[in-house]
Amino acid sequence: MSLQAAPERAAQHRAGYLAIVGRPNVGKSTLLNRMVGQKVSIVSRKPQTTRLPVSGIVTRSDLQLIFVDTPGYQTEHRSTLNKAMNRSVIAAMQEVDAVIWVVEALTFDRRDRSVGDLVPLGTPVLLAINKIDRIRDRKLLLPFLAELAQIRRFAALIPVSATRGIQIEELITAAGELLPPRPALFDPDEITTVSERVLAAELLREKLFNLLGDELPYATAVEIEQFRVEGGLRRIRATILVGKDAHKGIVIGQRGAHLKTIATRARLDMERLFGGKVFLETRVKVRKDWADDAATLNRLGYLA
Ligand SMILES: Nc1nc2c(ncn2[C@@H]2O[C@H](COP(=O)(O)OP(=O)(O)OP(=O)(O)O)[C@@H](O)[C@H]2O)c(=O)[nH]1
Ligand SMILES: [Mg+2]
Repeated sequence: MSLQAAPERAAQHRAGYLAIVGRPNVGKSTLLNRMVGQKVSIVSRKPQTTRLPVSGIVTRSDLQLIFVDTPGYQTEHRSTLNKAMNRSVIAAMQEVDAVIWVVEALTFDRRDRSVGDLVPLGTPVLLAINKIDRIRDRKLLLPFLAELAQIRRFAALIPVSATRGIQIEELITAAGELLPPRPALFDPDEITTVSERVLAAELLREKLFNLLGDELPYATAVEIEQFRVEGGLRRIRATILVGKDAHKGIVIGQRGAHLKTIATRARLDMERLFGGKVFLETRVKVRKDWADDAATLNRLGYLA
């Protein structure tokens, strides 16, 4: 019996790519991290945190899902960077086997609708209704789901909470059903295809998003000048780009206190993710209009 069952199971292994899309701030990156079980994509309470597609790999005995977290799709965009972010969302959707469209429970507006309209015909869509932990009156969820079900054909609608970890395994199972029979594409230990160099820049950028005021994070970027592995130690030199002279002082803070906090928190996250000691050196540089400068954006990987 077992001799017969084994090849049959192997033939049923599913694997493939899924794009996680949605308007800014609905919790796409939090959801990816929750599914992967590690922070591979940065998160903040501010919209437009994610700037480039970030992959996260989830492996189960009979399943491998490669998720691609995308920037929140913007209906109003200003800079070359913003336009590149939107383009990357559209490109990601065209390259995947299925799409996970994330919306916020009880909130659906034309910004959400414009994301749904971008999904290529024929690509299956799973709707994840996130932040259900915020709903006080659970009775409101059913009519909301019924309304969403009218928008288009969905493979499934799954209410979840990324922060509380509610219905995450259900989402993974439903997502897996949309993938073709295929052997695993990555080693089961791998959780992302993003390089440590890019992850380092992203973790530093996350601290800028979390520790700077409301507008300043959008005016900053992080460039890794050096990433050297010396045995178990990673020696990283990073430059924080700001658009104006006045921003430089704010990022650095009094006697460098602010920059020190930012760098320390980023380093601790890097050490956790990389599993080794990190020596992180940071400096701040003014580069006017970097968000509209193609050469800088290219170097930062935003135009890839
Ligand atoms: N209450 C609650 N908050 C959540 C949940 N998921 C995410 N959040 C919060 O929503 C905010 C945005 O989360 P992100 O994961 O950065 O959202 P995103 O969709 O990736 O945002 P962009 O990359 O900017 O498009 C953060 O403050 C999260 O903590 C959830 O399930 N419940
Ligand atoms: Mg994000």
